[in-house]
Amino acid sequence: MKHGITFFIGTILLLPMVYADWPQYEQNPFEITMEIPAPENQDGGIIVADINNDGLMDYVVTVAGHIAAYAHDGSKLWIRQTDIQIKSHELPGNHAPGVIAGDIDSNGKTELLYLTYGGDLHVLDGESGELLWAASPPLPEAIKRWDVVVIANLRGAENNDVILQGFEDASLKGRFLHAYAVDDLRQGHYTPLWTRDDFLSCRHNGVRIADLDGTGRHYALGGSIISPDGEKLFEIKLPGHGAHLDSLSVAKVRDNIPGLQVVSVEEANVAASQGAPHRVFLYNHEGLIWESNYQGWEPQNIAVGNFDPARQGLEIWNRSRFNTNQKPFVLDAFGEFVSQYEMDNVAPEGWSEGGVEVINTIDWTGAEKQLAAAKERHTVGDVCIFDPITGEFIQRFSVKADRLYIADVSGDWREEVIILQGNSLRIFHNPEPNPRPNQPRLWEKDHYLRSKLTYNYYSP
Ligand SMILES: [Ca+2]
Ligand SMILES: [Ca+2]
Ligand SMILES: [Ca+2]
Ligand SMILES: [Ca+2]
Repeated sequence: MKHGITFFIGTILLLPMVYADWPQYEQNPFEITMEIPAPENQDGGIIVADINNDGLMDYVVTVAGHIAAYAHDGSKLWIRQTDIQIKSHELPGNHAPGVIAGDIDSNGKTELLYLTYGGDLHVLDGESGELLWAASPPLPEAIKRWDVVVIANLRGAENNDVILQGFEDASLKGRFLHAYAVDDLRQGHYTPLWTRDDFLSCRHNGVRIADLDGTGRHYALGGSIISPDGEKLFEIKLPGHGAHLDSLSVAKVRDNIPGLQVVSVEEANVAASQGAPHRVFLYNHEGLIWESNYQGWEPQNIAVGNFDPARQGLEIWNRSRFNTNQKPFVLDAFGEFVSQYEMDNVAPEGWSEGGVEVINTIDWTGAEKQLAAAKERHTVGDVCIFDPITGEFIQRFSVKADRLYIADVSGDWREEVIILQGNSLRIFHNPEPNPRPNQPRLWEKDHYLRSKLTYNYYSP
């Protein structure tokens, strides 16, 4: 009995030490000045991953012609000059990093993968930035190069497969998906695991992936859901005439439905006054769960999170299309209306009348209630944290943000606000005490990790 109690106390005392393994930055913000040009237009973005294999999250930033890698402590790992494909007007889209990290050969070391304008797949050693190998997978006739590469687990071995996506044009979007075993690509064996030429992608962002049913294997996600074996299991029916999907998120929206669900939103391309629906969809690999058409307003961008812990499941915040004075609306996990407000009434003085963009769900306070982080729309401007249910601005960061990325990189499990400002990374953490310090790290959720590697402006 005595032994049991000692062991029990010992276990409890050990827990905070596990979380202390990731140091909190003393400076707030912590700043890294990088030896790369400032971003041009909307090309390139940020990812974090442990690329030097020391257990701490590092920073990878892409701008035209450059990939920069900086370690967790801000020291430079390497900078590679290369013709990385980060074309914002096609895919991978605005603010997309165009680079992805993972241990693709199960040797315990992280690799970085990206595509070039020349049509090649490059594989770098994460720690040194050296080219390990390259491949030139063949193209479907309709496309000029591959535009998106996603590391996935399709066959049951962690991260040992990739999905390539090609962008045809704005109406047909990224309908081509070719899946490969990494080993085949490395050896120049260009026999895909499967291919599709009928994938319904979001217009503005690339294919996402998630393990929807807990088997460990990934489904390819867009308006279509493609099984790990390449079968199309479900597809949203759009009316044609330029209707498309603008934003997509994957989460456990409904806690009474097994697995994860996908949320996506429709732009009808026909005025709502003409009766065209602008819908929000919730679905999974087994079919449509619900669709909602709130006042015929176009949802445009979404953030999905537990914004109201008193309500079952997750809530869905919709930005609305309005070019000035946005009118965000919130739906619950069942597609029912929760709240709606006007941005001009909630934004602080001097905030852009264009509203917000790059809207991320964020675990900022550590409380069960999640918040949203976003930047000023259509301007290199400030960043805010707001309550999605009421629109109340909780925090404003006076910055000149070119890019905004939300991820857990330091301290406890909560997320930091990571801003690219010119050639400088600025990492803000919440100095307030964490009310729930012993939650598991968000990175332990596979869908969190995959989302943070495949996001862009439209679908953070
Ligand atoms: Ca590291
Ligand atoms: Ca590796
Ligand atoms: Ca809720
Ligand atoms: Ca953190």
